[in-house]
Amino acid sequence: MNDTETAFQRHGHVPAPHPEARAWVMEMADLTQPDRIFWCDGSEAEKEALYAEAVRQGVLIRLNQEKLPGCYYHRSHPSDVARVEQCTYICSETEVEAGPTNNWSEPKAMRSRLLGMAKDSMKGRTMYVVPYLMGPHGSPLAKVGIELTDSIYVVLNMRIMARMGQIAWNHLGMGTDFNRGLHCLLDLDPARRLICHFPERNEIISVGSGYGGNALLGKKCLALRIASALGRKEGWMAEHMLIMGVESPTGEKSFVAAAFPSQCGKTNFAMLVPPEEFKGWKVWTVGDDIAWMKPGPDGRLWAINPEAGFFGVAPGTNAKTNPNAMRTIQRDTIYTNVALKPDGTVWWEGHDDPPPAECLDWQGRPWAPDSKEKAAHPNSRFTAPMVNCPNLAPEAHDPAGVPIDAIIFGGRRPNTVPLVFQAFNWSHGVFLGATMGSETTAAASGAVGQVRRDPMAMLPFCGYNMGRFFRHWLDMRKSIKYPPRIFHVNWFRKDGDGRFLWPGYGQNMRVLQWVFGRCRGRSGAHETPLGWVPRFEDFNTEGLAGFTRETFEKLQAMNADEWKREILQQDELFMNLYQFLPKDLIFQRELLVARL
Ligand code: SAT
Ligand code: MN
Repeated sequence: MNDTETAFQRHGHVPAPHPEARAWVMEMADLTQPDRIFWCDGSEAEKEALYAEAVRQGVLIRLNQEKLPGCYYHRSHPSDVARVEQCTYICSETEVEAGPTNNWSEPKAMRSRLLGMAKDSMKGRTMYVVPYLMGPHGSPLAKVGIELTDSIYVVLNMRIMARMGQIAWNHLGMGTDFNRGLHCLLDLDPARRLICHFPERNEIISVGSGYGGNALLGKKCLALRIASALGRKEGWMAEHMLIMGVESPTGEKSFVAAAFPSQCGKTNFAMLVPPEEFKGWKVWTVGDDIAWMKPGPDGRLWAINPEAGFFGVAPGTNAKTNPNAMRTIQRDTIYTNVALKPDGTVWWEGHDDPPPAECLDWQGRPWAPDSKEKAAHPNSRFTAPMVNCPNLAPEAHDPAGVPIDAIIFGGRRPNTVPLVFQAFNWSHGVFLGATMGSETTAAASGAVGQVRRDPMAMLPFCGYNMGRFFRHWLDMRKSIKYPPRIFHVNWFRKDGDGRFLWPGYGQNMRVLQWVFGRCRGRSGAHETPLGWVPRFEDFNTEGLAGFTRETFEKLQAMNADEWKREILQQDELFMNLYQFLPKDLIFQRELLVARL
């Protein structure tokens, strides 16, 4: 037994029984030299102790427990508020394997550089051992990860976002298939920030950031980057998709998976509340960010949500845009980088409450309604357990997952792209996903509001060569006897005066209803160069005040000049990937040009 081990034993925690995991933890502890090792068991008692410790350290502020029971508040370092794609690396054996859209670094050299940075970095600190399970216990799709971190904030977030503690050891048993994740805060210097993935080793090392997708290693790092690479090898798919159920008044249920880039309303869509006119229709939330999908023995595509919580964007969330989220975040929630009110509650731009007369902004500075800057950071977040969600689908806990009838791709596009259309077939659908574009948002650092290609919303999250990722999508068709129908949506189209043409939010139920009908061969459509589109009479506009046939035509309009420009823009990505691009996609492009 070495010194570190003795130190943690003095604190009375029971070490993991798993010999391989234990050996790796001890190896990392010898490297990072923490004063103390804390093995998380995921219990309620442990949760209380961790929150108390985080408050004592000033990492968290306890919010008003009468108004927001179990809720806490965190401010991250002002330079550490979003994912940083320029510091994110795929360290596969070869550069080709990472592909032209990822940063690549030679794994051996990068690994020793990272371990060098991690050396002694936990001196005087605690190393938390966070075993976690992605997916329902017992699911053949679920995966175990172990994150070692010196951030108590990360531990408490992981506790919400994943099934954490003993449950992970139970799932792992004596198996050796688990992801190794090492996370060190260092001094949060952006110049020493690196988020590195080693797909062949099933390993992640992240240093220099405490924020969201950079630090909660179960989320983007494991559940998307590493998992996408594993999925390609093992015949399944890890996708940046929400999962939701739609139930008709007669009790028919369909499940839908949808990919939109970060901050394009996945959480709002996943938790949608149908408008009043939709009596008897129900929407069920399964997940709001990630889907793991595998063909089932019945020939359909089955999906699980590997997460157990929501890491949602706070600004713009209110009782109108997302009433279910508002209910979800009233308790047991961690708020990050929002504004703090004097009564110990929180506020953000687009909150139901009017701007507070005074509060502290996300950096802790006094803020008043006449302040020039925003009170909450545009990428401020809530971390909330999914069990709080009033319309959580019971199937969210089902190890088998849910069968997917429709896949929806979408982006934030002020022009060019219609509200909704349907792909002719699977290959065409893959083409629609592969050519997706969206305006950039505050979820990643960098300029906001420029259209960039974001294939399947996976550009920042694909753990291998994007061209091969498209090939994998096309190949999956062979193992899915009853493939989901594929659709494309755009809630964000504007008129000449810059006003949104579509009300969005709950009204997106109308699009969902058309999709639901298409999956059952009921909704009508007509064929256009882009795909199948609803005619005005195919689309339910009942009760949608002031929405005319003319508005609908504008929303659905296909402008040939805009589409020529669009195809040229798509070419940029295609050129970049050219040598890896499946022929089918080039063929789909030719077909589109010919149809236009
Ligand atoms: O910070 S995260 O990467 O977890 C959120 C997002 O960008 O979708
Ligand atoms: Mn996301």
